[in-house]
Amino acid sequence: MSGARPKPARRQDRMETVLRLVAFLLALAALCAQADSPPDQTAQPVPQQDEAPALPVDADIDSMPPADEAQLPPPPPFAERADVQAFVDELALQHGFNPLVLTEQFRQVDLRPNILAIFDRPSTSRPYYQFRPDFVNPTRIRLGVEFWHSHAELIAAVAEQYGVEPEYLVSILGVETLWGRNTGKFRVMDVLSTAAFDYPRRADFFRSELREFLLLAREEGSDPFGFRGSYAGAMGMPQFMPSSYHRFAQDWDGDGHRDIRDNTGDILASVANYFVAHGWAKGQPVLLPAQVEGEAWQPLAADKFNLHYRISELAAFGVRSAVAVEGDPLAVLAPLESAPGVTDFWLGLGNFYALTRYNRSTLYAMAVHELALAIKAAWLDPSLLPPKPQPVVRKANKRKAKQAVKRKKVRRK
Ligand SMILES: [Ca+2]
Repeated sequence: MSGARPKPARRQDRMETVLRLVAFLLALAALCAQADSPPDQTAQPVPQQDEAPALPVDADIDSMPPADEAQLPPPPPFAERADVQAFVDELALQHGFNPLVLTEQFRQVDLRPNILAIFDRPSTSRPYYQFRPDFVNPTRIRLGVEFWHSHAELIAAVAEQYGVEPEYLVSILGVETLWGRNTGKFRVMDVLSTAAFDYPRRADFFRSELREFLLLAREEGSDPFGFRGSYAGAMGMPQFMPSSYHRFAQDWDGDGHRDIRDNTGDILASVANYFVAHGWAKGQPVLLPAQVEGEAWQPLAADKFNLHYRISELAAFGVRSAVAVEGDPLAVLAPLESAPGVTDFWLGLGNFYALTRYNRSTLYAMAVHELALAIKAAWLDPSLLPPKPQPVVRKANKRKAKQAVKRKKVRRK
């Protein structure tokens, strides 16, 4: 039985040997394959998450926000700002404004940050001989007389009723806006809101003006966004700031509105009322020529906007009037450089002081005074009226005109 199966046993041994050989070869092949295979991708080192990527070489570092600023939430819209909302609450409490309506109006504000640069511009002080020609010149004298002729009855009536010389009403409107030609194009609500909340140096002043402006608009029954004015919020032909508009503007024609933009009666009466409220006295001189001696007067020149001394008291400073004076009025010394190196000395009386309440500048008040005198002289004597300037014809226009004439002649032929 057992002797009968040797062949199969041998065949099995050979088979096992072959299988082992195959297994060995397979294992060897696997080992070789492993040694040649590329490294596993997942085993690559990864950059650390908090490692900053390198900046491109042309990165604009200055324009990048600092890391902590970049993390801040965006600021609230203007109307929702805490300072604006505090102002809204104040107006609601003190003047009965509807806070929702006010907030909605502040949402419509278009902030004008560019005006702040104008406020910060250093003021340049020019000598009077350079300042004067901008305001006291043939064009303004002629336009002033034209304005006077156009509204002669109205000007006379307002001057009479308020007790103000008409030439000063006419003159100041010319100095301010060229009789309404330059009244300003800014929306007053925009510029006042910008200055009130984004100009800390004068925030108190502009918040007060904004309050007066909103009260004025409510009293007039007008949309605050309908008022236009200068970059500082001065309005109409007389350029009243809102507080002056609110306190001094007049309704001359009795239509229930104080319209200082288009209504000439309201405009003239408002200016006259402003003058009188600041001490204008009809028939009194504005300025007197003065004489000075020594150096004691110099401190007075620095304090030029107040009436501290009577003329008799100014003698102690070496200042006296060059002409006889009735009574002993209060006066302020006004030195003005009328030509390079030439200083004229004047005594400004109460009416001069009233002009400086309109604009706190000796140069300004002197220009209003001189323009008033020149307009009055030309109004009374038309021979003094400066001629209308001839329109300037440029050479190019002359050439074109000649060519047009030639073409016409050719067509006729
Ligand atoms: Ca009116």
